[in-house]
Amino acid sequence: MKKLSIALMLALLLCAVAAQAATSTFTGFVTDTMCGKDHMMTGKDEASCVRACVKGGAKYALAVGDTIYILDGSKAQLDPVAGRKVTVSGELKGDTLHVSSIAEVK
Ligand SMILES: [Cu+2]
Repeated sequence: MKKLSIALMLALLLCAVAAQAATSTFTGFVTDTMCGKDHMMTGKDEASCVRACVKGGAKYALAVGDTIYILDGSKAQLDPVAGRKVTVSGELKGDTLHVSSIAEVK
């Protein structure tokens, strides 16, 4: 009986760790992989720059301090918040954040 409860506790603990690793929340600015945290196009605001870079083949990205995560999400989710401060929930795999939800921080 004791052995069983230890095994059960271990299983629960592993589940909790796995659940935590699966979804995380990040707060940062929506940018693109071309510019990172500094937008290089002059005479354009951040949102236009991000959109132009994405059109040119870059990917949407999230700048959290000095760290850049590639955002894997639909254009419908990401386009409206280009250049904005957002909170993203999703699964981080390597340096790619798979977006499950995204909300603008006002
Ligand atoms: Cu850009």
